[in-house]
Amino acid sequence: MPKVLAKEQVEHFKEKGWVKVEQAYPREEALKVQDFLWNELLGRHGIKRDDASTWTQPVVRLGDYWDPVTDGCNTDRLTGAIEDLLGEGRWQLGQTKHKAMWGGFIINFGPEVPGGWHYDGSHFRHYLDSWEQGLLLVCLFSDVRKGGSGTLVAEGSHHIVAKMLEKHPEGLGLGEAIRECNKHPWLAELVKAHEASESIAGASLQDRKAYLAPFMNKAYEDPEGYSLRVVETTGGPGDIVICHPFLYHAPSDNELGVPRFMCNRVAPTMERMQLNRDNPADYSVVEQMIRSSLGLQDSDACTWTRVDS
Ligand SMILES: O=C(O)CCC(=O)C(=O)O
Ligand SMILES: [Fe+2]
Repeated sequence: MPKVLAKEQVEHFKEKGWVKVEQAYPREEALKVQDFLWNELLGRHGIKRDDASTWTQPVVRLGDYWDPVTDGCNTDRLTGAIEDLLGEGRWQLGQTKHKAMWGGFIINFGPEVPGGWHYDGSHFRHYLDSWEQGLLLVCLFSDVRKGGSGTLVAEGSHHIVAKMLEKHPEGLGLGEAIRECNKHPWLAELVKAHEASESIAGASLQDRKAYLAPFMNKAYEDPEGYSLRVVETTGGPGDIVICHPFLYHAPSDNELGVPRFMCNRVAPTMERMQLNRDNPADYSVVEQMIRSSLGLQDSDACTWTRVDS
């Protein structure tokens, strides 16, 4: 039984590969972290909170922190939501309440934010049962309204990555994995349309964003039985968007001029994902999803095994 997520939220995650959890940590704790980050921006980059003329970079990355300022964000609700998807006791930082790692922090001042479609994990070799990412946590420390640089997610794309990794038991580096996935017809179109939008000389923000409309307004039905669609995520301080570790996503331009504070955090598991458990009830939601991308029912054995290089 999930502890924090409602049944509908688990179903949403299973179907689409992402789910929003409101107030995973309290708004006021998130705003304390935002204050801390403004201070860091000032000290490291000379960026002033009360002087927009210093907000000259579209995006500033502050990296990872092990700082007590995030302690109030290490809530039981956050751990519960993550463990509802990864399995109880299986998230490495689930019980760490002091100086847990929070990062990498990304602050968008906009308007044009560089970066395209990808899934995460440049720090490890990718296998179907990799433990290093666990989940992608998009954690918010400011109000992110529509048009305010919310992360774009490609619903359903976790199936594409899982099916590609199934074919590569020897594992792949992230760059190669992304090149393979981008051969999928829908992703190929999306990536091509994004690149074309970047190269329109003198384009307005609206022109640049126009490429997204066909991918947002209409789902693509993959012949393998799943749907693909782009969605812009939004939320407020304390909210998180939890994504499947294989979910494609992209940054979006900031039309509102309100700086967006988020961190893009990993949730590594204690052990590799286990795709063959004796008791099917022991599969985590993420494990079930990877198995289901391969077309396996709960009682089916999974014949995939990684080939360590
Ligand atoms: O800025 C965002 O919303 C996403 C950033 C991202 O995907 C990344 O840095 O890997
Ligand atoms: Fe990313």
